Amino acid sequence: MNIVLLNTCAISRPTDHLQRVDPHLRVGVAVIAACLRRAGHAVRILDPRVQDGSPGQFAEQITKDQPDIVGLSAFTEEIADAADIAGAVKAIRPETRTVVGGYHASATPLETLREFPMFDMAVVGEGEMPMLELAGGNAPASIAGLVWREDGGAVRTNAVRRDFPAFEDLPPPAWDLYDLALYGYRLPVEPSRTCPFRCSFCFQATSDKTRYKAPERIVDEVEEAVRRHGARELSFASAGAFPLNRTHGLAVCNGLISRNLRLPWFTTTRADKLDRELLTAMRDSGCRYVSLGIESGDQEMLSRCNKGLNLEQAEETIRLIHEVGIESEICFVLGLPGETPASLAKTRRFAMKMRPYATLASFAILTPFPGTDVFRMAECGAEGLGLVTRDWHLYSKNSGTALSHGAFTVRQLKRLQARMYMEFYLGSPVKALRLLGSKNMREVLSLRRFLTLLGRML
Ligand code: B12
Ligand code: SF4
Repeated sequence: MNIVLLNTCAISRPTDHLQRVDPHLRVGVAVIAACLRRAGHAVRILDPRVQDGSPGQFAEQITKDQPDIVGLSAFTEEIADAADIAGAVKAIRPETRTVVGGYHASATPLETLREFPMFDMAVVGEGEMPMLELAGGNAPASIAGLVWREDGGAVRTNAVRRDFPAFEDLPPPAWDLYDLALYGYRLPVEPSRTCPFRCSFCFQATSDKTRYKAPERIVDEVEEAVRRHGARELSFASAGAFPLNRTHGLAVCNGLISRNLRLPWFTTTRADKLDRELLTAMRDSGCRYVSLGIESGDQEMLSRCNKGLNLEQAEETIRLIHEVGIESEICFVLGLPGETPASLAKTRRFAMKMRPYATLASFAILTPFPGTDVFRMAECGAEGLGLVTRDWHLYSKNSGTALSHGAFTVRQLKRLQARMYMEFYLGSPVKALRLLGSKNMREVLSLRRFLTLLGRML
């Protein structure tokens, strides 16, 4: 079959730098593409985020080679754009089957098909097997993990998918199908799938069980990324957290060192998964930045949101990362369930205490992503939370516009957010100057956020 996959579906660009995320590669889509190609299908990958144009113009490119299937990957904030693109594709070529996958469709498949009639099918969770079965000609009714529309328009939900391919059976991501220059040759690496934690504001679109990729295979993929695709930087952020497991993490770092594959890499992980030996191996294998989800400076808030992180341990890790010579970004969420002015003051104090050790900080306002406990609480008004809108464009991490809180107005939270950014960066002239002169992607992003907030305050 002839298949087009979309890496992202972001047609409308946020004007606010707080919301803006640079173009990035989605490893899940690249693996689905590789599976389909291995099965003999023709696959093209497009990405509206890296090119200008309306949904109609973009649909013309998609339909150029008369695809049988168009697969769209969408986070919540992109789902309406994905629908506009699917609608434009249908207007040009009604027989093309449109399949939506990724986080939003996995959390709300039935609602998504009802809300957006231009999608024919939604895949719940991992997309490799359902897409292979669909492209292989299986009837939609027989594909586990698929929610689909019958000819008459009724939406059918199939059985939940229970079988997931082992990493050894999946091909490496098909990076050759992308113009990697548009992504700065920053390639994501998938070291494991599915985070074992269940924070109340997070959602996993992949199977419930955490699977680790063999270290040897990860190092092979890095080698291929460098030698074949010209990778200049790697991101291990794709699974949610790396390292998650000490032995696995050490084996990967030592493998990179022994094959001399020391290009700069970035990762997100948990502060309770790092120690000196591991951090040293990470540094020696090229790790430059570690982003840590601290979320709150109040221990009770951390328990209530199910983060399961100890703040003293987090503090120790942040200092240790600095000592070892890796840069860190500490990330907080403002407006968690049960948040009070006192707990926010603790978050502020914790961030400022860590300022000498952490290079960057991010202060996001809680967004109720579908599929999360926070979304469920907001839907039924628990903990003083409320859903303000179902305009999915407004569901981005930093805007704060989708949720109402009992203890604060959104305006108050935004002011607090601005104050925290100001204090973190302006309180340290060294940090502010460093950001102004930086070319590092994460630092440039922080600078943009900071300047946006400065503009708002003036
Ligand atoms: C790493 C990560 C990032 C990375 C890279 C994302 C990527 N995937 O490449 C970066 C830093 C760029 C990022 C950015 C953002 N992220 Co993020 N991110 C994650 C994280 C930690 C892991 C994602 C991941 O790689 N999973 C593993 C891969 C293998 O899975 P996958 O890409 O989803 O693909 C599989 C399935 O989803 C499915 N699938 C995906 N696409 C398709 C398409 C088709 C056709 C089919 C059939 C199937 C299918 O099949 C794939 C393979 O099995 C998750 C949290 C988590 N633990 O899951 C949050 C998460 C996905 N992020 C989230 C958000 C909100 C964002 C931002 C919008 C935040 C912002 N505004 O700042 C931006 C995205 C901006 C944008 N619109 O592009 C939310 C999404 C919630 C939602 N419902 O939208 C999550 C769930 C975190 C949370 N708060 O709950 N993120
Ligand atoms: S926030 Fe981080 S630790 Fe918590 S469930 Fe999501 S990826 Fe895992």
